[in-house]
Amino acid sequence: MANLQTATFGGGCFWCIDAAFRRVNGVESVQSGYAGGHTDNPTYQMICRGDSGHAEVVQLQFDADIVSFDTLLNMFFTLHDPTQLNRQGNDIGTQYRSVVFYHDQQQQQQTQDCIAQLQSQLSEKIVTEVSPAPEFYPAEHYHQDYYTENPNQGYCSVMIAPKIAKFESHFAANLKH
Ligand code: MHO
Repeated sequence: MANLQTATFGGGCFWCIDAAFRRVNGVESVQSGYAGGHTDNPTYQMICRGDSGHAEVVQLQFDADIVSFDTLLNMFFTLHDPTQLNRQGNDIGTQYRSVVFYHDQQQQQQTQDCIAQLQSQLSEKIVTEVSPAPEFYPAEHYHQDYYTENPNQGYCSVMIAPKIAKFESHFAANLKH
């Protein structure tokens, strides 16, 4: 019996973390979407205007008997820079903020512990938002698994491909075969 749990992370453009988490053994599904803002049923166009307050996030279903939430956190903090406020590289705006939307008290505690541990190794301040999971709005169909579907798109080949290569070598033991 699978021990299915949900996790929701935002760390820059969702195409990248969507692509990374799809590769992880024990991650049963990945959906790119929007959460944490104040408008219902946001569209990509709306969140890019910046006033909806939503972040680009991925929501995962994972089998906690195969991959732990701690491991996912570790991956998440390797995939983006949690010291950058509302930006990742050239992607700027609240939609790109670093955020963990926790689904229970245990996830909240584990996230806070993980941040404290990471902070002790960094001189820059970690600005990751840690909030209870709000309503999740799936993104448009074309945003799902975007990297696999559009490998030659400029942003995918220039920005995402090197990150995925690094991710795959760092977490080789955790990948699907
Ligand atoms: N700078 C990228 C980000 C895309 S992402 C879904 C682009 O505009 O293509 O935010």
